Amino acid sequence: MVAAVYAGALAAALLASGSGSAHDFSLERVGVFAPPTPLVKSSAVTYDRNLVPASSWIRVRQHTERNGTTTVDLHLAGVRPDHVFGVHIHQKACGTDPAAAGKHYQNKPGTSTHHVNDKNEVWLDFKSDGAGMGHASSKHTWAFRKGQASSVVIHSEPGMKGARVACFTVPFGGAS
Ligand SMILES: [Cu+2]
Repeated sequence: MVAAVYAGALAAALLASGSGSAHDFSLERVGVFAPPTPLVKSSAVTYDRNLVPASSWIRVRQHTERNGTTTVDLHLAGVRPDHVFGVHIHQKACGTDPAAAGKHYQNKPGTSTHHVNDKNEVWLDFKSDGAGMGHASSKHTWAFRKGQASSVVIHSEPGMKGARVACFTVPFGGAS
């Protein structure tokens, strides 16, 4: 009896850890920025080499837990020092035209202040340090809809006004 209970508990523990790893989603993408060219398609495109020089570097990590909790981590190196950038996750992949990335990804689509904020969207604004390194992270209780969050767009200033100065295509994963 005792052995059976122990075996049952062990099986449950194995099942929990097994299904946990099966339904988590993790992704890491690293890119080196280059100006857009029609011939060579880069996943990391700079539209403003004053703020995001060619050969500056980006790394994005996403982790989504079984319950949907999603964290996104952003690291950059080689960008303009001591500058405040605005960053959002956008719906479409980057292109030669900065507008190609489309609109912000939103958990609940809408245009009111209830929708356009860092709870319903993913904002990763950061200030670069004196060496041109930057970092930001976000955490939300919801997961992306698969195929609908496709890029990280870097803007010249925080908030909604800044020009699009660089873009990194990242195929963010959906909920399991
Ligand atoms: Cu944006």
